[in-house]
Amino acid sequence: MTRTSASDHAAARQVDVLKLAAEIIECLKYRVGKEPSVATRHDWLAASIKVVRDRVVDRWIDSTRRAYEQGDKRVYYLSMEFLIGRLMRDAFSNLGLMDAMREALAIHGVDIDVIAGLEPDAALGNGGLGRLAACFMESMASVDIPAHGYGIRYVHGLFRQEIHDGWQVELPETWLEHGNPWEFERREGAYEIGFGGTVSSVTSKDGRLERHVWKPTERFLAVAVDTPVVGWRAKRVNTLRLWSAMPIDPILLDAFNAGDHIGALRESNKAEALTRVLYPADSHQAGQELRLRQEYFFSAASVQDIVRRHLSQYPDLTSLPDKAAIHLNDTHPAIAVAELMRLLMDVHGHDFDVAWDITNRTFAYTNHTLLPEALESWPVPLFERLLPRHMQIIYAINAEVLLRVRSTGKFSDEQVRAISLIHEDGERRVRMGNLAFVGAFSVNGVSALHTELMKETVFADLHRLYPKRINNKTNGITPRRWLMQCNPGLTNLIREAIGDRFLDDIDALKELDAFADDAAFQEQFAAVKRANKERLVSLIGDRMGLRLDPSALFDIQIKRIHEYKRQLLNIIEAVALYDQIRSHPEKDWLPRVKFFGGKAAPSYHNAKLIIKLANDVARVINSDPSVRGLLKVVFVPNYNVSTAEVMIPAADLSEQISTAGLEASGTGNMKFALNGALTIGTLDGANVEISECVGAENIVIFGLKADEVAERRAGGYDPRAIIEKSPELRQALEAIASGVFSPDDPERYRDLIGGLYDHDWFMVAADFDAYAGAQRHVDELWRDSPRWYGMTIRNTARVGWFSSDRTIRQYAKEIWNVPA
Ligand code: 4GP
Repeated sequence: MTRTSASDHAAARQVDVLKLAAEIIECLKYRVGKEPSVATRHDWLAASIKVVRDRVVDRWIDSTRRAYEQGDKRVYYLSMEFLIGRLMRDAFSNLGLMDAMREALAIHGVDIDVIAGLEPDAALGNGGLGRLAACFMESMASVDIPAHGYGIRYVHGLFRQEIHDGWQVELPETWLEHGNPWEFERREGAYEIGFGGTVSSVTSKDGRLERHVWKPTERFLAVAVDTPVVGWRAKRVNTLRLWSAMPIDPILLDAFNAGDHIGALRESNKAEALTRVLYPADSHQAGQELRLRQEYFFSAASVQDIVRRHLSQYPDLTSLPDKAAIHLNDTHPAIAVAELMRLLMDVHGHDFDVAWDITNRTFAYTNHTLLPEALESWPVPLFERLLPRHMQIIYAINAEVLLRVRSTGKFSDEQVRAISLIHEDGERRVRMGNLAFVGAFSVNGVSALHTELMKETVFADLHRLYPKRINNKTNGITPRRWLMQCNPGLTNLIREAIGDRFLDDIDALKELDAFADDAAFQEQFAAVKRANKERLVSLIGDRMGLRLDPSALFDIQIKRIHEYKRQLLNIIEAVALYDQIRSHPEKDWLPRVKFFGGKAAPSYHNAKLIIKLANDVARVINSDPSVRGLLKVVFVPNYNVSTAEVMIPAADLSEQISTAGLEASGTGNMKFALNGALTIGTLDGANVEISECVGAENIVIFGLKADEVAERRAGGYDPRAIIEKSPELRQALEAIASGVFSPDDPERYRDLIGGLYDHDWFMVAADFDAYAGAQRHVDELWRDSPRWYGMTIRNTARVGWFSSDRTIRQYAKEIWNVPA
């Protein structure tokens, strides 16, 4: 840039800053109703968001208009969960307004970081599946795909976790407490959603069945609440449409007038209950009637909305598959398949074959877990009672599928039973995975390994019937949120080294490889890491009153607490290390802080016990003077997206240690690697592909592989024998089981540890020695600083492929058939 244009640029920006500063005051006054002198920090936040939101709206309207004018095919992403976190930085930085807003607010003496910290963390999701949906929304806007996300506007997102005496306590989360400046409620766009009732058939004069009429007994309104999703450089703004339930009659006046004031609000309360809370189960079936109601409520509203939009542009629904791709994020919205069939047949008069053809060419489905306990199914009587017409339709679909199976002559009775949409052994249940599979033209897994395992395990028989349907789309993460926003220090360092191209084309990160062994660059890279660690240290200090040493190795495992993710393996290793440090004080031990963070499903006993164990172990180790601060264990309460944004850039070591074959993909693994942490992990999920990208020499892999886990299980796995042979493991387990960490209740961990001796389903014992060995290898690597930073820089340089832009482009090309 020449000097004149640089100063022109600066002048233009100055005008922009002053204009923004004036707009903020105006907004504060006329839209928030406050004068600067009395405005609270929340008022400043609301005003800042609204000022930027106005700029978003212009582009939003423009994006919508473009899609209508060009007749673009649209993508509809149906998901029970969107784990968005905070939106302000996304919008500001994707619009290129971050610096200008910072300066504009500074003019008024307001620190943007302080108000950014007040924005509630929208936790409308549990874990990986919901966070993936949020990354996908941002990427779809960034790669310019006309897309709508559809979900539920839960009043209470994932519970707030407090740790009381080491135990998880769940408290309601209230993200809407101060209102939500991002959203637009569309009262005019409401749909009626029914439950229960009866189905009758209308016949013509000659006695032919004409159509079915469903008369539900309960009816609610689904009201749309829209949030704009801004893509990188604001190329496009898409819509996240979340449904809120409202009563059709807000108050039953007859009842009220008769003095029944509570009964008069019955309908209102029932509606409110429908979208009030997010089910806090992750990779776990929620199972209750309310959950099925939620699933149908949002799926039906979304399908009606899609159909309405289509019919506003095209004469009928036969062209729907050319103009709409409806994506099912897991089986939670699978009922949408039956709902579209119902609308096509009962409302729009198509016969079954035409309706099935349209439906089948419109839906695609992603599976996110192979855990059998997470595969949704509903008791037939419940289904029949709530959704009688859909039950009929599912039987009709099933008849069609089973006819096809039998006509091949290639399937045994047992295989036919596995394909059936109805589980018949014992209690009859509707299998939502099978419904999603047969209703979709594409079924994808989320990493190469997971996709192969899907073919071999849960969907083996369906895969034989539809051999082309299963495909892989390895997950990704948005580099805007997970590098540029959460790690500005590293982003700037990379810009200085290789220029700005990677901001738009993440593949350009590869150029950083050339700097991996450059001593000066390593020093700068280490300095950025150090600053990020200091930021985490101060967060822990504020939140927990704990003082940590930023020069220690920061070893982090953050994710939902689940036995298959094996936080327990990590904790046991901490105990073993603690033993070693005490027995060999003369050795040159490496200072290390082991961080844990994550929530357990409230009904998941062992997961909650694992949290307590982490805290018990932390208490003992952290206060033992003989450890001399060489090992610290920290359980960070209330882990959420915003906490992840501080922890991930501060990590030296990323723990990705699930039992091989059980973590479908993982996305935390990608975030850590991108931010320059070394991975210690099993060959599971996307770790396999991360290892291929960064090179086996830049990752620490240990433990059984997926096929070995399966073989061991088949061959009669004997954990007790393994434990007996490993003195380190045995001692650690005995210490935990005998109450060393729980003197107040020595029996507390007896069953948890006993389970490892007896069955150890997740193969903690089998992998322990390999894991402990891998940790000592990490110690060696850490001591060799040039080697360590060479490895971590190569991680950052080589994981650009895991951008969700890449994932979304693959979905666009290989599934949705839309340009991107
Ligand atoms: C998660 C998987 O456990 C995780 O491996 C994957 O990365 C993520 O989905 C996104 O695909 N599954 C869930 C769930 O969150 O509830 O099943």
